[in-house]
Amino acid sequence: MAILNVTPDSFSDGGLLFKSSKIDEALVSRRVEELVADGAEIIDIGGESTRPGAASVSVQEELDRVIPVVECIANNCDVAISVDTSSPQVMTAAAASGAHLINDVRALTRGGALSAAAQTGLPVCLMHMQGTPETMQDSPGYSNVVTDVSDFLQQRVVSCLDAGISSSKIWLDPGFGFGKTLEHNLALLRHLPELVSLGFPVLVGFSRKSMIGKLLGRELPERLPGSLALALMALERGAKILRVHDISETRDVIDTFMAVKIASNQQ
Ligand code: YH5
Repeated sequence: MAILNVTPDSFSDGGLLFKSSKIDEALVSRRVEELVADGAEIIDIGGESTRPGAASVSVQEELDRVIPVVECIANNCDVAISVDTSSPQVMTAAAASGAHLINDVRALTRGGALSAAAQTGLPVCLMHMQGTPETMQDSPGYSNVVTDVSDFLQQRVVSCLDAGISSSKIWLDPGFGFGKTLEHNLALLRHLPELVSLGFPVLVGFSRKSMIGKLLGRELPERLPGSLALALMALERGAKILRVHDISETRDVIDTFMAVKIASNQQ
């Protein structure tokens, strides 16, 4: 899963996609085709910055950022489209514009989100977060991070099933960096098989995140090797989807992993 930020303040490529508040369709299509050629299978479009300390955006602003990009990709590119949103209005509009997956860092807890997501009939990715993006890194605490995250996600699964979302359309994500210390993140990765054993596809996102900065003392541009190491460890522990910035490098990790796995199945 390739990250495509459409926040104007984005540190990666967001601002580039906007030309005087209208999206540049040719530029978006070209960028997405490049991601697909590099090995992306899903494009994750996010219009709300959920980085630690980030301010919230209005629903209208999120709609204005996300929907034209979803429409553009749906009309011009042959790739699965995911929307990184917690807002029911954005879920509904994105589905109508051709999105294929709802990726919600708040696990459909916002008022109206559960029924809006169910109405779309799309698969959903439920992520764990402690607190809110404004304050989540202030003093994260758990009695047991692995069971707390797993229990929360299992409760959200029950809510989804009650709302009419089929179990075949549910993905889970422990939410690396969302209200977690480095130690919490490492414990979640070490114990990822426990989340995988719940029987849903598990998505992980740690690409370039500050857990790598803390672990290695690296700034953003120097976090690729750490990101790839974590990606491989997540694959080994059963993760099925990697949400990343660096597509071709991560594709090589996946292909290498799969080649060894297939070879070992044939012995
Ligand atoms: C995720 O893990 N993350 S947005 C800070 C960074 C780098 C990247 C300081 N949406 C996830 O990508 N959706 C985000 O460096 C997500 N899982 C799912 N499912 C934060 C982000 C980032 C933050």
